[in-house]
Amino acid sequence: MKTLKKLLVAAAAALLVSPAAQVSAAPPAYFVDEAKLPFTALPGAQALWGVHNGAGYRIEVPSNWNGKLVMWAHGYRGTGLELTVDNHPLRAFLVASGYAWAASSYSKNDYDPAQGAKDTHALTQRFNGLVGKPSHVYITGASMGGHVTGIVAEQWPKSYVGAMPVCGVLGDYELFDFFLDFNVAAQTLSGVGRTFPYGADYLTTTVPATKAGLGPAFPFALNANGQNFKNLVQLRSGGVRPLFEQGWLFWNAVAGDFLFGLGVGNGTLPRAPGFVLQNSDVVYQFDTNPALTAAENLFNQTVQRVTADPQARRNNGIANVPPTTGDLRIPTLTLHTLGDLFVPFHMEQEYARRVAAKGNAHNLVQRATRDYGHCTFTGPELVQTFTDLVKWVELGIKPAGDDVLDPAAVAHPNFGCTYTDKVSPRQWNTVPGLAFLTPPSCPAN
Ligand SMILES: [Ca+2]
Repeated sequence: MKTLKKLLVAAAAALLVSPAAQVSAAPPAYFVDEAKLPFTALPGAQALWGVHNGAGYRIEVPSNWNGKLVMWAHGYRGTGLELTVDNHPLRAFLVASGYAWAASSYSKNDYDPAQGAKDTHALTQRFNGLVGKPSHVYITGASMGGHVTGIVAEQWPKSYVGAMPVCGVLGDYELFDFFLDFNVAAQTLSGVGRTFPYGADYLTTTVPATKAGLGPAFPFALNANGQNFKNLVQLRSGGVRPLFEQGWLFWNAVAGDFLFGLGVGNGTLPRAPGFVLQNSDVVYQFDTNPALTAAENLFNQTVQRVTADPQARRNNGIANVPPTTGDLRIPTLTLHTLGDLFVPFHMEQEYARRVAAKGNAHNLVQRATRDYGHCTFTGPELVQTFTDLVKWVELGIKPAGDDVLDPAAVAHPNFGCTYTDKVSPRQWNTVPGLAFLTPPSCPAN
């Protein structure tokens, strides 16, 4: 568990830390270590690799290629300078089924989904010259790569037949707003009252005092303010739902101060001109009744409010950090774990609202799975999702999904059971110390 904790804390520390001094400094010197690009093709397939427009890439083409290409968009890699490329997580299935796949390292790191979208699309075009023009191209990706997938699907609908964003940052800036919600709410409710942006001693001094103010043993034993905080976090991250309890304990106990660590940045993103965070428009709740109790009123009056720079969140095509607009013209099937508090389930709800507002709800099907992790899908879950997307695109058989916008459906104890793989072992089955996070079982199929 130490390794997992270390990884999470490193990711947290790296995220959203963009000192203002960097703005005037020279652009980061990103590089690809070409010695790390070669990989061994699966039996009967051909492996290609190289550098295109400053981004490393890998391509794998089975000898019995079915003419179809599946692009892979990777997630956030931190702010380091080395650019690295993934194999597609469904590589074995794809190659065995005749699909080629291709993945780009992107030519930049940091939270820059615009660059990821441009480099991924450039690789799609490069594939034509290297291998041949595919009959169908699918765009798939995870986490920040889900944001990339959303951008690619909306920007170039004529080049892609279907999209599969998983655990995706489909609500773009709303994710960073959630990190703000978590941290300013904890400050206010704990009585520590330190205001954003936080000092250098945030994680060492402020956070321990904050947790002490929320109960005798945060996150396990909470006082009344701590319980209000937990409720607020649930409501801001997707609403009352199964797996929130396990997610709360995983992300606040097993992962240490991960969510507090996401509050240490200064509220800027690499391509956004200005401060991007906003909660000035939020009415916070401790319960599902829209009426405000005295405690909710007091909290709304006292919690720190910040407003984004209007330029920072302006839609400027793929020039800045592009929002997903809901202008979705191709079949898109998503997957998201219910207890994820790094990229929470409300990302799916935000995107569903945007897509519906643009009259494109018929192009979006969303599915929930029962896990507390971030992108912790099983192989069978990913294969099922991809297979159902292909059936939709190529056979016109629209897949069923979950109604992510119906709070009663989402709150049902069995929500997420339909598309959860109930056979493969999960982390709570394999790591004895995490057995306490075992969620309630689903009804047998
Ligand atoms: Ca209320």
